[in-house]
Amino acid sequence: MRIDRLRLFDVTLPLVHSFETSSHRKTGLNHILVEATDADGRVGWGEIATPSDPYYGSETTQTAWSIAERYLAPAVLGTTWETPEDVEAAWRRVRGHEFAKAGFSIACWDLHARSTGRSLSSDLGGTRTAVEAGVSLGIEPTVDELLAQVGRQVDAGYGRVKLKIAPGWDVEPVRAVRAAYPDLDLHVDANGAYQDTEASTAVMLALDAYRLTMIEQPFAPRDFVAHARLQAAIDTPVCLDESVVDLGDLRTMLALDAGRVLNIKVSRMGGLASARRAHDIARDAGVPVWCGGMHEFGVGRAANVAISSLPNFTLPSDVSGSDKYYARDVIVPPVVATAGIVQVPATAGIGHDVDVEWVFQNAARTLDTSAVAD
Ligand code: OSB
Ligand code: MG
Repeated sequence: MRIDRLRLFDVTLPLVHSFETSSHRKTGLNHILVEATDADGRVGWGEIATPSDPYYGSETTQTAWSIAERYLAPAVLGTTWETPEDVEAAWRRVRGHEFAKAGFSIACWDLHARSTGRSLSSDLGGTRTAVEAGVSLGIEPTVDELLAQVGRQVDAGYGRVKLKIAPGWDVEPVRAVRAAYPDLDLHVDANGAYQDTEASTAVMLALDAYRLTMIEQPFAPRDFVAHARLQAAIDTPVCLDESVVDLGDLRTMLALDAGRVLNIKVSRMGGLASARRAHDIARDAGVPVWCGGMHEFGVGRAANVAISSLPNFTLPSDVSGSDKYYARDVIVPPVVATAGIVQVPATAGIGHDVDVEWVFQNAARTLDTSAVAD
């Protein structure tokens, strides 16, 4: 297999409801779509779902575009490969830039699955025909507005809700939501907003009383020791997200008992092959995983659905329906969650068509690059 043409699209879509985390607030999202065309004219799609600003990780849309144009596209174009793992090796010497790599990885996997006529899920070794979806709710101006949001999502059928927390917005919103929904599968995500201090430990000990499924990434990404100390002090499982960008990080997490649940993001791990390896290592260690999201447009969202069909994705994933985020998605049909469940497509590749017209209409810039014929 050989990719002879790549197109990049710098696309912005407005969000249906603005989203606030411990670090920033967003009303629209800017991702890069990757279209890969092989020598036979078959097409695969990927998505670089990096946030536009360097607050979740160090990448931005701008750095991803630059790395994609200067390093990843030239590494892929004209390279002959059999499996998507082979093509991921083509950019291995590029350090970091996992989100940018993930966009190319998804495009190559989609192309590979389409060329074999299989679904991306079955190409990855997925076993589920449907996956449980959860929603992630941002920080709201008031507890009442948060309760209204939770109510809307529970009414829409979602059985798992995750709340963003930050210092000053933690125990009180959790207490209120738990009081209103005693049986809800509830967890919190701090995106590393807490310092490793006694005051933070007191907050975590207070949260430990609310039967949360997990406390996700309370401390800074590189601080495995702080997470291990906290895990030793509370019953609620600590979940790592930003901390784990490669398999070495995962081994550190396991060796230190720095968390008992893993959030696997295809983007954060640099693509589907390493996400699958992380799944296998966690399974062998007895650590359950779930698939986190980055408010992906449909292409990345469909890849998240596919990876979530692997057997050790035993906790609900952040793969809510497209309509929670976007009035009109870039794929047809959109991802749909019914009663909190998303069906895993059985059709070839990611199982959705890309609405190229809509992509062009929302693209601020495009890059069209081809292999030099030999
Ligand atoms: O930590 O999971 C996170 C969005 C942007 C940055 C970080 C995170 C998130 C989400 C999105 O929670 C969840 C989703 O895509 O549904
Ligand atoms: Mg997170």
